[in-house]
Amino acid sequence: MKNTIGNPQLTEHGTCRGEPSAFALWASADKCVRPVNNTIGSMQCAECGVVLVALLWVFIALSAIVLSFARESRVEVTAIRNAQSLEKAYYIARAGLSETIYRLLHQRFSSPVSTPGLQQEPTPLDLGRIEGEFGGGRFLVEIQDESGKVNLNTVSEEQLRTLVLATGIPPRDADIITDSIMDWIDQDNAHRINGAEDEYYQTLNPPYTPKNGSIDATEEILLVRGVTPEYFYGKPEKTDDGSVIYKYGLSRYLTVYSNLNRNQINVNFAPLPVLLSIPGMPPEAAERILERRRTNPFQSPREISSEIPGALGAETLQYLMTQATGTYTLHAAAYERNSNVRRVIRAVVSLDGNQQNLHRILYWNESVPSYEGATL
Ligand SMILES: [Ca+2]
Repeated sequence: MKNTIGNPQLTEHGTCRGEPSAFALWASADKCVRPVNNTIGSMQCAECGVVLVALLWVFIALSAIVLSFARESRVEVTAIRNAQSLEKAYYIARAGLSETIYRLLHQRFSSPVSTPGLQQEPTPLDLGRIEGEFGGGRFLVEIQDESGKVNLNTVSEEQLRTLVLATGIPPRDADIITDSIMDWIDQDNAHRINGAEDEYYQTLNPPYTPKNGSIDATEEILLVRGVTPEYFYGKPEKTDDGSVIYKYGLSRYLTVYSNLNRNQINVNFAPLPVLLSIPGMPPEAAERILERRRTNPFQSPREISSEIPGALGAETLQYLMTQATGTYTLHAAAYERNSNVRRVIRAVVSLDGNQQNLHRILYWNESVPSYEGATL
């Protein structure tokens, strides 16, 4: 409802004239009208609606800000908790390494007395796995004797290629890795068919030059063409029954610490791919060696000939030995309890020290991918 008023008048611009409060009037199509009280009330309610909508938007915006802060806070809290777990796992792994070194030294300097005829259970050292708890977490240390690995600095091209293939790396990548490692070590700058020399490495970002010399640590081959972290460290793989197993990488089979003059392999510690890489080694003979040493380690290469008559030629036997080097790669994996954050340390330790310095750390790597090595 509207009350028409004779005065004021509608101007040619569509506004009302002569009314002290222009706000109280509004222009109809052809005249000025004064809204009655309920019309004014309707206008005020319309304004209220606008205010309510605005408040609603403000409320939504504030809620979004609060939720964003809450999410950021939760992420930060999780990150801090993970960092703390990672730090604790680091020291738990170090504790595992210390205990393993102690046990190795104890075994080295003690004189175990064996009882003939008594069947003895293998010790954790025999199995190469030391497990334990420390500081609210668990550790597992895997012991690998370096004498059971192939020496990168003395291996032949053919044996290295056989080894790389035996680890399950596809033939094309195995050719690239083998040729490139050989090119990395040799003095010249002429690359093999699938290899790489300075010309290739200068195209990388950042560019670098190949070693053209002996390898100082096995991790050095991560710089070599074709050697990816997965090929080197290994990776977890799903089996047909859905369980996850760890598939070892090249680091499990290569060393720079074993016999530098003769490329001999300790048959009591060599994993299957290493045994298969030995020139002239039939696969069935490698399986027999693995089976026999589980219960009765070989005392000399001659025992292998008597165990597997006619299977190994004189040339193959030259690659075999039974002496340990006293040098071990130790993989220490650790968790803090109630945390899935895992820390892995990889160290090479030599026990050839004297009474004042019982062991020496030859290599130490704290940047190992957490999936590497044994699992807890
Ligand atoms: Ca070279």
